[in-house]
Amino acid sequence: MTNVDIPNLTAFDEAALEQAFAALAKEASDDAAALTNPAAVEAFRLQWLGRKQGRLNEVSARWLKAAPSEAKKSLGQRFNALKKHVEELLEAGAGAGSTWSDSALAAEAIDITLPGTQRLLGAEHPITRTLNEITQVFAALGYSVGGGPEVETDYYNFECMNFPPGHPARDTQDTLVIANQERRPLRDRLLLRTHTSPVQMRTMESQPPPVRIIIPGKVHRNDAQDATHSPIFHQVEGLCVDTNITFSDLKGTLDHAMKALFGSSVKTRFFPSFFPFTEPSADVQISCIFCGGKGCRKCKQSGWIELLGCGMVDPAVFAFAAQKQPAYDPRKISGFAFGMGVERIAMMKYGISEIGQFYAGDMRFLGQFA
Ligand code: 2NL
Repeated sequence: MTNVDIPNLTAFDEAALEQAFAALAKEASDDAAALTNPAAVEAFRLQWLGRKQGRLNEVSARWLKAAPSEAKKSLGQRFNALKKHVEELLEAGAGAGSTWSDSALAAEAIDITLPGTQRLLGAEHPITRTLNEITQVFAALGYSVGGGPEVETDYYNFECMNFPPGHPARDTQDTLVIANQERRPLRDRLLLRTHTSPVQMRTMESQPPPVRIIIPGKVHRNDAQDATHSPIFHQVEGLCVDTNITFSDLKGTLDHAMKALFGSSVKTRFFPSFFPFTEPSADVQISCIFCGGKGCRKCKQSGWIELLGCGMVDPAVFAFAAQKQPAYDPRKISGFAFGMGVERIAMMKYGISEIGQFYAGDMRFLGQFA
């Protein structure tokens, strides 16, 4: 705080002194009238009575010292009167019963009957939640949980999964590719993984059988968005490799998993299907969770809902793994694998009809899962 606002006094006659001190007294009164809280009262005290930079100190320094000796007595009396005036103003301000000390208290008061500030707790996104639920079912069976890159090579996404270069099976997974990769050999070109299978191949390359692994993750396909399709979605894939793994093991495992996810009264059935990386392959249907199998709009009156794909790992896939881990000799081991779309399962579980709701970030939708 500076007090350059105290001017030098040029005349020291009675009239000049009277005018100068009256102006200061009025200023102090006006300042005091505007005080509404204890912090302002303290600022007022410092501004007027502060030992080093207070205005009275400045008055004393500029006026009293510069005054001719005949004016000193009058000036001193006026100074003392002004000081007393300021002290009285301060006392009135700080004292009980004054109007602004009550309002100062009111301004500081807290109404403890008001509701507190509500801080919303975060919640798991329905996709994350479903993905974790599926993962948990298999983790409880002894599967380990893995992850890997979303930007993959053509080799890991396609070639080693038994989609040879130029093979029409590649057309079933319309792929988003990374630009400017044409100079590289096809197997090294980068793309956005269309399934999480590359992680399973990387796992087999890094460890000999037995393997039981579950891979949840984000996958990408060059598909147009509609009510049930999105170019980015999530998948959970599983792989089990050991000696003497059979289709019965596959059926038993998936039947258990569907009962764990949808309730113990759910039934499963397996339909012949095709995937390049499994032989034989099957689509798994569960009895309709809406009508219990009687037939309704959701299951198109069939009583069954198709939920995932699976099969026995194709020997050609094991042969690719065996290039790095000879123990994956398809004559010595066998295995099954399966894959399911997380969005599809979440939509069924929560009765969601638009896949876009998962990604829109609309709190009216997301808040329902909190
Ligand atoms: C589907 C079907 C499937 C697999 C994924 C797989 C992985 C390896 C070897 C063999 Cl390493 N197969 N994964 C197998 C069958 C089906 O996914 O409809 N997914 C949404």
